[in-house]
Amino acid sequence: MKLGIALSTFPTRFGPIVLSGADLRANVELAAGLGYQGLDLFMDSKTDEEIDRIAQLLSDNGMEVAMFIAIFLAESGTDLSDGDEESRLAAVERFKEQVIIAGRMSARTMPVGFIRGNPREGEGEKSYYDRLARSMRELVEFAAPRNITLCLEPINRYEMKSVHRVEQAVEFIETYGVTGLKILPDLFHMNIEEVSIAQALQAAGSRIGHVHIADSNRRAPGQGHLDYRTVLDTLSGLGFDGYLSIEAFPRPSGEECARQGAAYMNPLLDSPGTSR
Ligand code: LER
Ligand code: MN
Repeated sequence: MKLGIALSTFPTRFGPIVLSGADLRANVELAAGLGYQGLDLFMDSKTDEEIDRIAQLLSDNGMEVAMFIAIFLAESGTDLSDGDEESRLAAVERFKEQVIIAGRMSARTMPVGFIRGNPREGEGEKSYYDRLARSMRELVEFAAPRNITLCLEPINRYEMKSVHRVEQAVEFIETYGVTGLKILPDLFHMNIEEVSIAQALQAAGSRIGHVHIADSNRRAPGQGHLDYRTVLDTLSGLGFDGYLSIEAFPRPSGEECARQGAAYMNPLLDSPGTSR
C-alpha cells in the first residue's frame, strides 16, 4: 500500500484538502519530503501548457497522481445522473475530457463522488440509478484503455442522497454489471454510515480501487479515535496494494496536518504484516 495526500491546484470550496494555496511547487516538495508517494490532485480547468508544467513538477519530485479529481465539474453543476437526457450526455462528454487529461498525467484513478448527482425531488431510486448506470458504463469503457480506474465513492447522508454505504456501491456495480467500476471507501464517511468499517471493507474486497483516509474528526490519521491497525490489517488481508490518501481538514495548518499524517501512517505502513 502507498501513502497519498490531497492537494489542490486551485481554491476549491471543498474543505478537507490538506495542501492548497498558490505555491504548488512548495506543496509538492513538502509532500515528497515527508514520504508521500502520490497525490490526490484536485484540479480545475487548465490549459495544455499548465497541465504539462504540473506533470513535469510531479515527475521531478517522484510523485504520481494517485487520483485525479475534477471537482470543478461537480462544483459547476455537471451531473452524471442529470434527469435531462441532453444535459446528462453533455456531462458524460465533459467527464471524458477530464479522463483524457488524467490519462496524460498517468493518473491511476478518478472518483465518482459528488458528480454522480442526486435523485430528483420525489424520484424513486430506480430511475436515478438507471441513468447513473448508463453514464458509468460509457465512462468506464472510455477510461479503461487510458489506464484510468473509476471509483464510486460512498458519501455520508449529509452530503449526498445516494450510495452512502459500501454495500450500496457493491449492489450498484453488481445490479448493472458495471464490473470495471471500483469502489473508493473513505474512512470519514464510513465512520458515520457503516456498522463496522472492517466488515464493510471486506464486503468491497477486490473491488477497492483507492481509499481516502482521515481520522474520526476528519483531521489527520492519529488525531481522532479510528482504529487504523484494524483498517490496515483488513486491507492487507484483502491484498489491497493501491493508495491510502489523506483527505483531511488542513488543521492546525495544512503543513502540520501533512506532517502529522505522515508521522502516524508511515510507521504503520512499514510495520510487519502490512504490505507496502
Ligand atoms: C466528499 O466528502 C469526499 O469525500 C470527496 O472525496 C469527494 O470527491
Ligand atoms: Mn473522500
